[in-house]
Amino acid sequence: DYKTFPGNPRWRNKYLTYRIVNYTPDLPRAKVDEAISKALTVWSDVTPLQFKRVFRGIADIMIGFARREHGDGNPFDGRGNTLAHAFAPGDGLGGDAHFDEDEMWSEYNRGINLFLVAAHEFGHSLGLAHSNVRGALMYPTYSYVNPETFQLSEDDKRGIQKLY
Ligand code: TQI
Ligand code: CA
Ligand code: ZN
Ligand code: ZN
Repeated sequence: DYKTFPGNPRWRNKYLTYRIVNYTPDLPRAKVDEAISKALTVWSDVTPLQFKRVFRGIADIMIGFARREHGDGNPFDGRGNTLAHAFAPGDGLGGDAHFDEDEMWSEYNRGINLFLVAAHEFGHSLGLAHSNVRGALMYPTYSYVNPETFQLSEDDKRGIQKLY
């Protein structure tokens, strides 16, 4: 089943802001915007949460691409292995999602699908840890599914609806 983080950190506000701080050269900017917005919609569709994009300043969910050591003490590791990470709800780094620039980000299945990984990371940003249900978005194994027909599993839904 789904899990939350110790102490069940969650956002107290249903209006959350996000900012795309920088872009990967792997995809056109519009495709990055679309993947991020679609990944947030996965969660806002099943909760009272609403996400508003901001273009400057500090947002609840700061989103960016970085390689190796990038200032949060959780260095990325080059191509493969860790693809991305996100922090549980909270101040500062809380909620932020970082993507490893050494991966080949993709709109489809040639490389790592940005939408699928972002949807998983935003689950963490909102307070979900990993699930042991195979096929759940929060199951800790990356497997490609068609983003057009992607469906959030009942387990993910129960988890996020318990929090919000
Ligand atoms: N990154 C891990 C992950 O997001 C980092 C991580 C491990 C983590 N435990 C965490 C982040 C707890 C927040 C909270 O799970 S990863 C997958 C999946 C990764 C893995 O690069 O290994 C996805 C990123 F689920 F497929 F294994 C995205 Cl979808
Ligand atoms: Ca990596
Ligand atoms: Zn980071
Ligand atoms: Zn994860």
